Amino acid sequence: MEEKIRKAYELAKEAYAGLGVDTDEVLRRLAQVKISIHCWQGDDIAGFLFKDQQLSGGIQVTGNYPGAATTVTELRQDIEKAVSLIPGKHKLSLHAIYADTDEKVDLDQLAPRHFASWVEWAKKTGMGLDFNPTCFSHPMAADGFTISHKDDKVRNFWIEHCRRSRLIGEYFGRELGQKCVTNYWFPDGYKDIPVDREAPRRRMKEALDQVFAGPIDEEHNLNAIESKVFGIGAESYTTGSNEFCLGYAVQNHKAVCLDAGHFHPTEVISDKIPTVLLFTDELLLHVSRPVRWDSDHVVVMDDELLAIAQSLVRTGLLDRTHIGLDFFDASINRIAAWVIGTRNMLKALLRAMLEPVDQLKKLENEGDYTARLAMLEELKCYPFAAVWDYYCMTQGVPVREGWLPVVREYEQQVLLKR
Ligand code: RNT
Ligand code: ZN
Repeated sequence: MEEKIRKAYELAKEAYAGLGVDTDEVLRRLAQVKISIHCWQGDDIAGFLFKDQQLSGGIQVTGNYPGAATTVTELRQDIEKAVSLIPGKHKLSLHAIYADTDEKVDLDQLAPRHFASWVEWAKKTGMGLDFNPTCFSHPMAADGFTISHKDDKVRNFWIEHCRRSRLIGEYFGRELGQKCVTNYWFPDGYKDIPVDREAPRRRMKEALDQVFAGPIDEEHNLNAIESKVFGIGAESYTTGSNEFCLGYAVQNHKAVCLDAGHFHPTEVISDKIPTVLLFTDELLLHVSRPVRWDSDHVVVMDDELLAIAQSLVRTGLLDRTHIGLDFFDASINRIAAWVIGTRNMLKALLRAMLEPVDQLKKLENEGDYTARLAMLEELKCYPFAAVWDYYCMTQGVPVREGWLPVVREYEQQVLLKR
């Protein structure tokens, strides 16, 4: 097997060299890319802070596949299993509800110490950490509004939670020596047609100003705000719309988070990436897959995933973009979901990196759209898979579907015994 993979790689290397693409160099670049893997695929966004709290905020996890993690130890064990099947070094994105503590703390009392064991774990495993305040699945979010709530008491609770989240993000970044990205997403919205479309947004704007007041540690933490077009139960109005988040980020030197599932069905983030980065320094992505009403299916190798990767690579935007994942499927093995989605993201980046970008841009600039289309189509059949297999092999992770029996075995030995 090993010899065959090597041989196939040599042939692929030659084919790409014919286009002026150095595959060895591409693999070195790919190995530098960190994906922020979302912890919440492992336990259906349950977290550890509040047992028996229903998921709210217009998002839903469907399915009852056995083996969901229910403790910090289990979740860590599952993540370690998943990353052992994914090439490269990556980050873990935590939500506030994943705090590891015996203290009885509410979201407006969280502090870095409640995440100390995660930092220890990250140091041990070599993973980076990202963070998210959890502005849902909580009694204070019961009527669909959080930080844009008309009641001062509710609003202040969420302002305090977000302010503390920023400090936890800064702590992660400082401790681990790699910048943390803290992402703020608010489910706030109306099920039915509002009269006043401005007031909640004005409240959200002022609330965010309070969250970001005081000294900001930009070296260790990047703050990003995530927009959404609608959620279940908030079909008519979302306070944190795209215009709101983009406007706030540009005016206040924050980043936006573009979630691939948060726009109208024919609207794609691949087109937004280079546009937003003309006006902001950095960008966070939530790579996801929308299917009808759902924004969070496991990422597959579809046209948009490739287009996202191409947008990042062709325009040289990888350095300013933080690639996070956001999907949750409880109808299949959760570790497999992580592995499939993350490997696909990396595979798409690889495909994009294997393009002869300069040559393609030259054709475009010369107005040779015939050759541009011809090349883009022929490139689809170039042997990127041989390069991917070789990459997995040299990174010490299973080649092709070789990871599946490992997950199956883990399911038998660990998941089904929970
Ligand atoms: C919801 C947003 C948000 C969440 C996670 C759990 O629509 O995409 O990012 O999925 O924070
Ligand atoms: Zn998201």
